Amino acid sequence: MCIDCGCPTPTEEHHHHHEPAAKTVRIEENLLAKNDRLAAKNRALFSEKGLFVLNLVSSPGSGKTSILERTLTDLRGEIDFAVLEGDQQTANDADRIAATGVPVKQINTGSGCHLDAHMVGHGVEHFDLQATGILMIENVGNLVCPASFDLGEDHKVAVLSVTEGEDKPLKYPGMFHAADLMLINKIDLLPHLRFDVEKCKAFARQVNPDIRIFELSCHSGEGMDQWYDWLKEQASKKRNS
Ligand SMILES: Nc1nc2c(ncn2[C@@H]2O[C@H](COP(=O)(O)OP(=O)(O)OP(=O)(O)O)[C@@H](O)[C@H]2O)c(=O)[nH]1
Ligand SMILES: [Mg+2]
Repeated sequence: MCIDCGCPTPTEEHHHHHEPAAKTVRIEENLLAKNDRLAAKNRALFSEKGLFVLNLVSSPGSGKTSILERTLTDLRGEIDFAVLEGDQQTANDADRIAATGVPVKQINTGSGCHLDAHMVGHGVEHFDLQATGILMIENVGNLVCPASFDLGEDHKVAVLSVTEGEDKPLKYPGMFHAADLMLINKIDLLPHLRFDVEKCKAFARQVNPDIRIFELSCHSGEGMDQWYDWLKEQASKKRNS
């Protein structure tokens, strides 16, 4: 277990000298069990409100906030959003979201490398959930730890930008296995790069055969429509369920 954040990284190699493995495993189980209980509570609240909830995960800088900015602006008047922003420090992303006019709450995790269900449970106290159709949670930029922490979301959405290399789904399989949707972002940059989109999709499907994949660029706007159609369809399903 990662001592800094409690996330279940394989650490036998670096803990077995000074800590019995059984103890490590027990702490990890307790921590995740507690998170799962709070996530279930969040999920029940979101269901009661008919609220569709996404947890955006990616490495730093893949474009999570940029995708949100464009989505919130383009779907203004069609869907009422609220946004929870997770970062170790700063309110930069919350400020960018606030500029779109959408209610937003920044959560700073300090040394923590992921959001957990407890933070999200308190974060949503700032919103009128009854008046909200979709809650977007932007997780801390990190392709490892956020995979293990259920926040009560409907789906994890993994954003992968084309500057990161097509092999990332194989190197960080936990995240791409946990996600139901992958957004391949920054496709406007493809002419300048050696990034094999088809290979990237095949790698993602290798770790998660059911993953849905959209290719888009929030700068050029290419591919955004299928993402919007999916959002609208999912939100309306959740509202009517
Ligand atoms: N060319 C291009 N650049 C993009 C695109 N989307 C985002 N960017 C740029 O990528 C950089 C990072 O974008 P952010 O939206 O801040 O990324 P993020 O995932 O929210 O980053 P963290 O919150 O720090 O993890 C910015 O300079 C964006 O302008 C895109 O579709 N095309
Ligand atoms: Mg961001």
